Amino acid sequence: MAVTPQTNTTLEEIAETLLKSDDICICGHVSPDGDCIGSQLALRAALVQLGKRATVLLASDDPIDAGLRSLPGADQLVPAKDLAAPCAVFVQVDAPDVRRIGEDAAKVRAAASKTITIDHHAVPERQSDLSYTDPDAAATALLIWRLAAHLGVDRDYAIATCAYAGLMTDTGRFQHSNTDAAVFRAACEMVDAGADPAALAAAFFQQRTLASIQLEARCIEHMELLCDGQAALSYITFEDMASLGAVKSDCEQLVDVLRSIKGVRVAAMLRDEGTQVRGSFRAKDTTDVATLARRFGGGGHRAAAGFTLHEPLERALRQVRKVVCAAVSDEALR
Ligand SMILES: [Mn+2]
Repeated sequence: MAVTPQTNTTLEEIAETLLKSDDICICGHVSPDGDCIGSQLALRAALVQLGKRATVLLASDDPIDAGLRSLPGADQLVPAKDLAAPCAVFVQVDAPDVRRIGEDAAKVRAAASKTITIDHHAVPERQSDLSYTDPDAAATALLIWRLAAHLGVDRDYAIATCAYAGLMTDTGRFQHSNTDAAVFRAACEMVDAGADPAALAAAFFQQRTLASIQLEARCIEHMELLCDGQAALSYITFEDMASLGAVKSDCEQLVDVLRSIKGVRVAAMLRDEGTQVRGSFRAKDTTDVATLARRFGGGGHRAAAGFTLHEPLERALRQVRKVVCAAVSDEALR
């Protein structure tokens, strides 16, 4: 277990604080993924079991994926802008930075009397009153699973199912380098408690939209291999998205397709949103792509990171081409 210097508390202390609180809001990050929503819903289920008023907030009112919508309690998610009354305690999960929760949720947070962060992304500074950040945890959902034990609740089907969804997605279906024994031990406990691996895998990974398949074809068409095939770079244009009627979530798996190519160590995927370009990096070896993403003002994990560039796609591609090859050859020298 590695806790960052920004951590000023323990999961036990967070549990004590929550046990003394009522009226708790639980928020995640914009463009929520399985770990974000899974962590939020697992914590809500635990708090509701304790008879607490717990509200799960969506950073924006954009629709969420079918897999996420299938989780127990997903019908309780409220867009932050629709929240009628403020909450006393604001918990943010899987979101290290206030900028990651969006403007509406940031207002809810500012009005709360206590703020708590539970996360596994390392950040330069502590932003909440109580902050627990463990970058060695494969998923925030793993921390919520432990927190639920400290809360003394029965870790039931709902908590186990939501936590398992977070673990399954943030480990890339138990395949990424963060998949360690602690992950399998926790997954085992969750399955014992009722989480159904096959049903969750089907809900999350067997529901690709036609647009996402068509985008994959465009992605492969646009792909270039760099630095002797050690890096793959591709992009999706604004026009690609519009002509296929695709949405952001249709693009999520594209960077993993690039990474899966034999010999590729780092994959980079850009998506032109018209006014800005969103980028994703993935590493297959020990190359630290979070450092790469930080050069563009982004961040993330060693093996998976993202960034935003406010310039035309052509220029963004040129910049990314440059840093990717430099990073791959730096790594080769080590
Ligand atoms: Mn996460």
